[in-house]
Amino acid sequence: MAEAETKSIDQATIEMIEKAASDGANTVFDRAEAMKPCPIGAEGSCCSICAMGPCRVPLPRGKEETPEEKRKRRGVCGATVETIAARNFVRKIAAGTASHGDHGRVMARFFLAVAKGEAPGYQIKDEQKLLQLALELGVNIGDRSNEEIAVDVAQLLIAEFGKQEGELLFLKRAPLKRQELWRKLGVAPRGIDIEVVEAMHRTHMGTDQEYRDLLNNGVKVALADGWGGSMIATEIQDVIFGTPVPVLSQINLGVLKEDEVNIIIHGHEPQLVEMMAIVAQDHEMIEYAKSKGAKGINLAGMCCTANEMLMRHGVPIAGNFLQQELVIVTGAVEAMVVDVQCIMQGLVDTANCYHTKVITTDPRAKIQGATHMEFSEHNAFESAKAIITAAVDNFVNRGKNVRIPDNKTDMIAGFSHETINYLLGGLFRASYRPLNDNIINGRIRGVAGVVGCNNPRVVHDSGNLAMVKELIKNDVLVLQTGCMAMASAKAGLMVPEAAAEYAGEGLASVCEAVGIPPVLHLGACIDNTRILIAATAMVKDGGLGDDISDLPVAGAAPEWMSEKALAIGHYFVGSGVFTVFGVNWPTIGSKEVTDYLFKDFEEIYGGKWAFEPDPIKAAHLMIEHIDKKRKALGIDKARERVLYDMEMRRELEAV
Ligand code: XCC
Repeated sequence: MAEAETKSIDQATIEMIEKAASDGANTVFDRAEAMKPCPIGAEGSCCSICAMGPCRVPLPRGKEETPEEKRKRRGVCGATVETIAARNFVRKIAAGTASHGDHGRVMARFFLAVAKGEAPGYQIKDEQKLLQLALELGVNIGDRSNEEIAVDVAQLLIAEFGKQEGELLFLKRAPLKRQELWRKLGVAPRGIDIEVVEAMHRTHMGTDQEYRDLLNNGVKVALADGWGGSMIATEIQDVIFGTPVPVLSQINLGVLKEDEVNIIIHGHEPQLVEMMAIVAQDHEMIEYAKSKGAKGINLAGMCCTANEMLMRHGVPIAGNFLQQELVIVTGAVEAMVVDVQCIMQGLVDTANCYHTKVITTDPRAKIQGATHMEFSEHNAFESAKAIITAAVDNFVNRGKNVRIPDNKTDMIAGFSHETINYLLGGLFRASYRPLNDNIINGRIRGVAGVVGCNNPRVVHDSGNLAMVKELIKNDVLVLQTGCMAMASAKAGLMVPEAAAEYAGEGLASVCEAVGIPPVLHLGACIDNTRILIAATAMVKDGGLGDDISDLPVAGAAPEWMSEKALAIGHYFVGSGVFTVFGVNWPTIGSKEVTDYLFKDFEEIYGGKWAFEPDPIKAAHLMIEHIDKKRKALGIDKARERVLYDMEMRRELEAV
């Protein structure tokens, strides 16, 4: 096997890893090989939060530890290995929550600017969703204009970040039983900022040193992400840019165009790229590109910015997280335009081997060696135009060393909660009833969210693909976001025809009747909140218990790498979902901490964590959990009895 084939299962990626090697360009794959992970840090046993250390308290290798040895395994301050592992874990969750929260805050402020007419070029696209939000938040509608209503909604949402008392408003969206549990446990978050600040304080040297307390506080912070910062971001983006509906597009490096100016948009926040999509189609801009010898301007996405633009505009995706440097290696990219999160600093080094300009646009995320062209929503059109002009001007510098892989795959995205509700809802009204019915009758065994990043510590895309195929083969409907959604799309799982090829008979019959793929793309990482909302809608529709923890559902991130992924995982667990991660597990250095998360949490929250690096085994942990929930609901028999006679098929088709 060629070496590159041991690093990815994606052909375009393999081809570009090889090209990078022959061009002398350094990528994440080379660096991952040269830099082995620190084993002590990987298991959560390194404490670097004060200058008496860093203290290393690793598990003893190759022998059983005596209680006396365990007692002595402490940091200089006396912190136990449990405290150290739990503190490290909660700090990561706080960082993930802070990242999603800061995105949500920027969106909320942007929303206010749009509502006040201070962001020319942007309008409210989804009036329906605005009005629903206003009703939910108790904002007076009357005969006020959308803009007046939006000002009030925006101000309420901005206040969610600095709220000192009370609870986050969106907690009320959760099933009642869940809300009561959070209150009883004292983990219902106040403001988003305050929870992050408190977590940073608790994990400071010499503060909270009871690992269970730390981990439960971690739930509070994580809930401030899932039911707070992330959910606010998703809601506002839908209101301003439109709630996604199914859209056909393409994915992989083959979406680049040899004869056009290729611009990659990479990061997470969509306000700049929304404007870039408009400017790239501007007649004057296209004429300008032609004057430089290009036939047009081709925008393509990377990471979650890609998901945002795909979901709402069908802008093609060039690739997922581990492909960000490789897209430059094609030699065909004029500009890599980045905002925040998941942007490798290595991009600049890779770009130095080609003509690509790396352009940072956000005041919070500059990169040494990149060109900074700050985006302002107050003159968005001009900002976007300046950036695209810089890219067009760079077309003449494109060298001869260009190779664009042929690979590109069709995909359908745009499955917001509203769309699922509508599509599955049949002829008369939108609801989750048919989904619940098909779960109860066993055609659909359960629902799984498979989300998260890529990680060069595992073969690129392989964990996702193995897991997702195993799940759908076993009649589990899969919902995806982030870079894992892209992995499935590249492999052709996000088209309706995939149902007949890969799904079990029951799931395939439902997908065929409704005309959906067996694997649904719900958007960017912040859109994991759509999964929370979908799960809640399933509970509210009835027949599947009265809490999220009763549902036959499970979550996974087989190739995770970012702190945001841990925040997401922890809010799913705290919302009652069994969640399994691959790659490595960051508290493995402490048996107590790991057992608490993997076992005791289920008693407390009805959801728990698991770690299983083998994606097939992980899929079966999820299926076992789904079956356990089916049994508890008394619907396990229905599944055994499913026989597909003509009448049932007709009934299904009438859905
Ligand atoms: Fe991808 Fe969101 Fe992970 Fe970053 S974090 S690598 S999923 S782009 Ni969300």
